[in-house]
Amino acid sequence: SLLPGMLYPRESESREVKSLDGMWDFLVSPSGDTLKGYREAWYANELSKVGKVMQMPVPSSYNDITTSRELRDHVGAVWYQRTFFVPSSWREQRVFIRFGSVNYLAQVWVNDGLVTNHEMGHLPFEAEISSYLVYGGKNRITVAVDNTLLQTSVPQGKIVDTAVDNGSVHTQTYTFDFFNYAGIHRPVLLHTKPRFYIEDVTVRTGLIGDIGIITYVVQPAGLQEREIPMCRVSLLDAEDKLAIREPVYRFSDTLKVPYPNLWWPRGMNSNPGYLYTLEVSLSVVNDSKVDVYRLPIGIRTLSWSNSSLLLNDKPVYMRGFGRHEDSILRGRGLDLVTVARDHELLQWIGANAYRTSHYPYSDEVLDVADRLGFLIIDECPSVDTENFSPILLSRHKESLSELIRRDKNRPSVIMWSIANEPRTQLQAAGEYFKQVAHHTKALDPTRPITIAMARAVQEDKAGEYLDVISFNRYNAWYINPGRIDTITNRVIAEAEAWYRKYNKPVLMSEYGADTMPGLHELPEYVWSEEYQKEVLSKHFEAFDRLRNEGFFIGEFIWNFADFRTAQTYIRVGGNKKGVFTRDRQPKMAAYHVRKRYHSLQKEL
Ligand code: GCB
Repeated sequence: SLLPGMLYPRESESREVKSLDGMWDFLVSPSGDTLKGYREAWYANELSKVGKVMQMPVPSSYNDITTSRELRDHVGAVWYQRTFFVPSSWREQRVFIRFGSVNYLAQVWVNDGLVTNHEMGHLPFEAEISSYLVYGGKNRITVAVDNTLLQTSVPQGKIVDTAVDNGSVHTQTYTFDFFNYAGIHRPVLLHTKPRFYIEDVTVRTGLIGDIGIITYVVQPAGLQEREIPMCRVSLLDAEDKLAIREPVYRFSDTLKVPYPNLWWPRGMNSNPGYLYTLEVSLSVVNDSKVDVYRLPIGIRTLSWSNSSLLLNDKPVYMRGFGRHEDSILRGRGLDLVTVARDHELLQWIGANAYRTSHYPYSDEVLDVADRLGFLIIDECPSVDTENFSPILLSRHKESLSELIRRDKNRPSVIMWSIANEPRTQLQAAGEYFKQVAHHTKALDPTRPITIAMARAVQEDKAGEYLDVISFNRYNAWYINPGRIDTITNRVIAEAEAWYRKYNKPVLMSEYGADTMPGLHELPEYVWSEEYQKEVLSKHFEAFDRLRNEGFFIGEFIWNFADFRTAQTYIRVGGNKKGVFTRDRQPKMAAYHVRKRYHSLQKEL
């Protein structure tokens, strides 16, 4: 990949991190004149002199904070601004600004200078801002965020004009159901690196007999001509003790770890999620400065065949959920309380896996997954892909380049999902996904790739380019609502049909039923808690039979928790297919799922 590294900012003896999270000044560009702020160069002013600002928390979506319907449904640009101080001592360093995610389009000014822009939510970006800063003084940062989704963005959307009582307004439409939350969704960090620094580290791991193998590459940056860089790489165990005989002094090499503590997923080992630390130091001859970066890594193998996925040479069976980054008031903004609670519930219910539907989750979420031993199907932000065009293809590829650059070293990530429910019945889908798949494989041949499919098996044109077939299907909900007696055979038949067509491992990536907590009906009736329980049960019967056939590798309920959607008459307060409510309390079905997931765990 030609993209520069995107190592998560971590403090060390050579690096400082300063958070810019908190309340920012916030001003909405009038809808209908989304370019106003750019035309009038709002970044060159204090926003409070331009208009009536409010205080907006960062990180958070802005949509659900206020009581304004206009802001909730705003289409176009909003502006964020704050000031910060930079110590004089940072003059000796390089200073970077890093955004974990801004949805969708971001432009960033520091003082009066445009320092970067980025298109696409849910993926980090950073820029060096050393030359824009006032050292030992006050600085201003301004961010313009535009949530508009077009046919050429990832994901796609459309802007339509809606006639309203006093004229007409731009309305954002999209075919996916989750609400298009917008704003500065993840932490904003200032961080320093020395003049020459570790730009990237890439790690691959394996196992030969009792010896763990770690192949690494360190990418230095900022070196001057004729400088001779030196690199020192060491491996520490979870107790911070040296785990190899001695440090290695090469930019790329292979480390051998005798009798390693392997990284295991939950349920396959009593100590899942074991992490080592790869400690990398970079220096140059005749200079006393050193840059130090510590990367958590897990030692594991990952392989796959036409019928199974193997971790450390053992077949894995995944039992989990499709999820969303979604919570009350915060929208898609990172909220560590919700992150912690979600992983508590995932452990309580006995899950060992989840898919980051329908976009990459935050670094902070994946850190927890690495540490607790969850298996992650890591999805790029492409949903409902249609109207395949060259520009869309290049953005789609970019989303995978950025995703893999960020997550390539994570032991928890065991599969790339290159799309959710694309229109794979269309002729153009074949060539399009051939190219996306090829691109993904070229960047990372060590992980299998999948698509969460929604079209019928017979008409699919994309499966041949994948390693694993995932399918979403709403039997007894969108298909045959009310008929739980149709589920088991249909699920079995479809899984078999995918396997027969492609001869690849198959998993069910979505199934479920909307459920209003507290609504009870006997016999079960759509939307009741009883109905959800029965729908899940009938799927469990299908899965148990499929598991004996030897190609079925996982079951993922849609969804872990209720989440917000765009407004439509099929949703009550949002999508209610959660096994947990939006405020993370169990529905009746959760106890049932818990029994199954724990008993599957014992079996393995
Ligand atoms: C799907 C989509 C998911 C929706 C779900 C539903 O197929 O992949 O994003 O939320 O259906 O509940 O309609």
